[in-house]
Amino acid sequence: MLRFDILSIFPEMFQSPFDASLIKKALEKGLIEIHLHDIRDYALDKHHVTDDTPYGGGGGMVMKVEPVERALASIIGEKAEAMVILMTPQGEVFNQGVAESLSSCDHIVIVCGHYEGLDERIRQYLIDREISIGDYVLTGGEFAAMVLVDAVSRLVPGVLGNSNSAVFDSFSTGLLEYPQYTRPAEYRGWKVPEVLLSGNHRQIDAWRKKASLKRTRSRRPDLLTKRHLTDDEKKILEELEME
Ligand code: 6GU
Repeated sequence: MLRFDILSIFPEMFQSPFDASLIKKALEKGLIEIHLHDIRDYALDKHHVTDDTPYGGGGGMVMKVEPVERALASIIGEKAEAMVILMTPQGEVFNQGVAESLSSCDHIVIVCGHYEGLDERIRQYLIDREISIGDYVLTGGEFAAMVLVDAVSRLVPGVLGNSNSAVFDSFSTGLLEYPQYTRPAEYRGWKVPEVLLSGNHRQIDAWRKKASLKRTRSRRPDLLTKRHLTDDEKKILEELEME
């Protein structure tokens, strides 16, 4: 069982995304747990203020340290087992490898950054790992947290229907997936490649391998340079160069 605790000033943003599809099923099956916390509930003052102006001046608001510290203390107490992650565009860039490394955790606590910045002491004293979901700026860490929860949860055994399906994903294999087709074999003159209808599984596997390499080469050549290629794959790539 993998437990997520999410700290946010907009916890209601998470309700409907987690109430659908495979995440909903995973929650119902007890494979994962997601607990939402409103950081404002942990603010000390009567107006539940979670931000303040920066020391030294300048524009923008800064997320205060006390509400975040108090929320974390109430969730994890003195326990050191939880992985505490801050969602921030300054973090390490999330990818399938990071998702895999997090899927072996028992307890992940996610702090959603907000405002123009946050008090540096949150980073310094309270956070284990900082994660960004890519090189663009979001209004806050909430959507990024949803991406992380989704990508990590589907790696938890039992969450995907077919237990094989995560193993063959794009990025897990280091290659993009080959094109897929289903019935009808022809629609408005748009045809499914003949070989897939042949029933010859050796030829189908060869076609898929080549299609996967071809797609990766044209769309994501960076993945090919990162990956250890088998002799078979090198040969197929040489053939593709000739075509
Ligand atoms: Cl984690 N937060 C924000 N605000 N923007 C982002 C991000 C996170 N990851 C990419 N852009």
